[in-house]
Amino acid sequence: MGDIQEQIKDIEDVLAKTPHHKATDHFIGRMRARIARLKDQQIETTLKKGGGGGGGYAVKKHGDATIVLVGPPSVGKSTLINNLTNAQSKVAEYSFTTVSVIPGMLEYKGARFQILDVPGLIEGAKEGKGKGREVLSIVRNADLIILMTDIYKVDIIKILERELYEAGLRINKEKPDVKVDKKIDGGLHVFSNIKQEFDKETIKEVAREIGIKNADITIKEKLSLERLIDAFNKNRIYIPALYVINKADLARRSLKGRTNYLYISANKNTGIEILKEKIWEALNFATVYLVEPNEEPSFNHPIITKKGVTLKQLAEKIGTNFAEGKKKAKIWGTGAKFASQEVSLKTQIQDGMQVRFV
Ligand SMILES: Nc1nc2c(ncn2[C@@H]2O[C@H](COP(=O)(O)OP(=O)(O)OP(=O)(O)O)[C@@H](O)[C@H]2O)c(=O)[nH]1
Ligand SMILES: [Mg+2]
Repeated sequence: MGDIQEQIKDIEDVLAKTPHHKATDHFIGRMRARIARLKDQQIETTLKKGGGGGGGYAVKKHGDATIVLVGPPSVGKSTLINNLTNAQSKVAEYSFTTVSVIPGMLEYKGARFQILDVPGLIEGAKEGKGKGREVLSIVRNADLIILMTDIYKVDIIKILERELYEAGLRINKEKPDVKVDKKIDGGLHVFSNIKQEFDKETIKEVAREIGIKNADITIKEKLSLERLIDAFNKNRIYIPALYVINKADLARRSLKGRTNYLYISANKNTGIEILKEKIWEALNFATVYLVEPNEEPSFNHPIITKKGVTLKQLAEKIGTNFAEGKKKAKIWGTGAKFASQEVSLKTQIQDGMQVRFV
């Protein structure tokens, strides 16, 4: 590990001395990609050391989605899981009270969310500080991160974000819209209908550096060099996150922060219902209400699904004679322009929509 760290440092030193202009673009791209590759080797070591194997860290996924509580020690992660679920995770004033993974199940609107309470995450996690490696390998397998701190340590969020970033996690970001179609030979071909900041040769240099030698590369968004490197990297994980600030009950002044921070008090039970709703939204869950052929619209037959699913996919999922052979649907409520609107099965469902297949 030390070795890799030194190599990275050496390249960074060279880069710091390299002037930025057209002629050095390729070189800079290649060097940044090389750093990314070296960091990737570190991530792989981290995963090998942190994944599986005893200590309560190999957790099976249960329920409709898995959520992990990530934050520094003593901010109230265990208090929160005890509030949200049936779990009984130990709570205490001192740091590193939680030393293994404690699962709990939250039922909300008919969906079942597995929540994982893990040891506190501190700077240097990927080098194994605290239970960093183990925590990071759990985080990589989650469907949603709750990034949590308390009102005294709001600045720590930035450090945690960096730790997660360095571990290959990309929070609240879409996967780069880049298709890499690998070939056996023929070299690299780059297609982009959007003008990029760097030329095609730089893109190829970066790809080669990461080990892609023969491929058609199709780019459909304007990329930063960082995102270009990410696009070629298998180890990147794109995962949604919610930002939660706990112990709001102890604040002396009214709390102001970034609008995407949710202030709660896990042990005074404030903000918890909003948090559950935010979890539901962040995971893209939706409830659709089926309306029987001869029934008035009602909320009697709820079905849990994901946003963006079409009525056709929903029909396939239900698989009963409800929808079989039906070509259209009538909808009410969310998404309907008016009651009993007739729509095609290509229509995407929305949270709260009532549907009768006709
Ligand atoms: N005032 C107040 N105290 C809280 C709140 N939530 C948790 N605490 C207290 O904060 C301390 C730490 O809580 P824990 O739930 O053990 O924190 P943790 O994040 O799980 O800590 P580690 O397991 O050590 O990482 C305990 O003394 C809790 O009683 C809250 O909303 N308000
Ligand atoms: Mg704890």
